Amino acid sequence: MTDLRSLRSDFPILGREVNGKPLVYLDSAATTQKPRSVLDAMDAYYERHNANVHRGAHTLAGEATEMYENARSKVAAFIGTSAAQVAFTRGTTTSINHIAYGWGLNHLSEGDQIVVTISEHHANLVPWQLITKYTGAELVYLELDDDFIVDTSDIDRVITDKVKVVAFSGMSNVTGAIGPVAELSRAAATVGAITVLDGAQLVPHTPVAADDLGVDFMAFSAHKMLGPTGVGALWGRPERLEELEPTEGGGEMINVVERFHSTWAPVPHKFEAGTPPIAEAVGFGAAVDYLSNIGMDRVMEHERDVTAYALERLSEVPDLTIYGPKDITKRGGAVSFALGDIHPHDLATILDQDGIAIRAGHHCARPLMKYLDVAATARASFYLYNVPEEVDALVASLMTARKVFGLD
Ligand code: 7TS
Repeated sequence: MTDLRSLRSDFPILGREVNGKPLVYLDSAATTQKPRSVLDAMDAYYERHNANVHRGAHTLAGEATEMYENARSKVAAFIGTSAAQVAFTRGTTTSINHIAYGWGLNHLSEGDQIVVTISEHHANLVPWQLITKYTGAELVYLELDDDFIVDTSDIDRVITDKVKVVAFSGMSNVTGAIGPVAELSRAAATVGAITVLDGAQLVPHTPVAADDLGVDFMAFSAHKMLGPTGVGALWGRPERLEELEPTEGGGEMINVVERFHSTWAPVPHKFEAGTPPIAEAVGFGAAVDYLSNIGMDRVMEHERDVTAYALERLSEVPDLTIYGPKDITKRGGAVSFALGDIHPHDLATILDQDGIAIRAGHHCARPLMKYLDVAATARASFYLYNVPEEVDALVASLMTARKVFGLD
């Protein structure tokens, strides 16, 4: 097993106790913990350089602008693209809303279709539902195969020339399944539809070269990849970013403002209305530095090892059902499960007594819960700082829960 154990000391929070037990943090799909270097970068920004960006000629304003733009370059390099193709947003949700409104409202009308998958997070569903209300376009769903992977066997029947948008996630936050990015991009390109990739779980966990994915737009969040909350990115092909209308107006995003009309600042600034999350962007830059220093190949390999170990150990727990692919090459480190008829919230509460943080609920994927015919699942999710002993602690605690709820 790849051993990234030594980096645990970079994460101050991993040293704390919960309910008298060492914290076992298995909720990184919701948000990840932050290394000292990210916290320090944000502190240094506030302590030495704080000013608003892109305005004012004073020294601090220049330094803040340089730090903010430098962070953009780092995030762009991390996904193998140019800084001009990365707009900072509040996160994945905001990025997808920019695309749905900025592109959808201007290109969709009655008779058009938007294809999504049944495993989408609400962030990649609800904005499209709103757009159908405004434009008359309709939503069409792709479903899953027996291994919880998006079923592409019938895509040429689903993706016809009525389809103008294909929106899908690169990795499910519930099942962990990796999305069929290449197949869906190819099918969309054949009918001239645009592709929108929800990269919230893909970008933090695998090496990603945005320009080579074959998609038109991609969204991701800093807080799921060691960075702070409140910032994320919208990536697009240059020609798509040009045709994407801004959906928020205000300062910073304009070129000329007249009484009755305005013109926009160049891409990507036309998407960044108002004072942006400056310290957060700096923290995002420090987070991608941290990940790049380790190498995303190693991050992915480590997570695969820990997840494979978890799938093996969880299979020893009687009455436990896993909702996700068994093939480790087809999935990431989000592992959803049920234990007998114990309610996931009760399970999470018992585990918390042992210092173990998992998530229980619908994971903002209600259509998927209905499709799986469950009200909720329990979910353990792994990242680069998790170690096999934490999987052992999870399994031991699940065995205790079996006793508490009379399954033994
Ligand atoms: N898409 C996916 C696949 C996600 O996992 C999430 C957040 C989002 C979009 C939204 O990201 P945000 O940063 O804009 O909120 N997923 C989760 C989760 O699984 N538990 O809490 C948040």
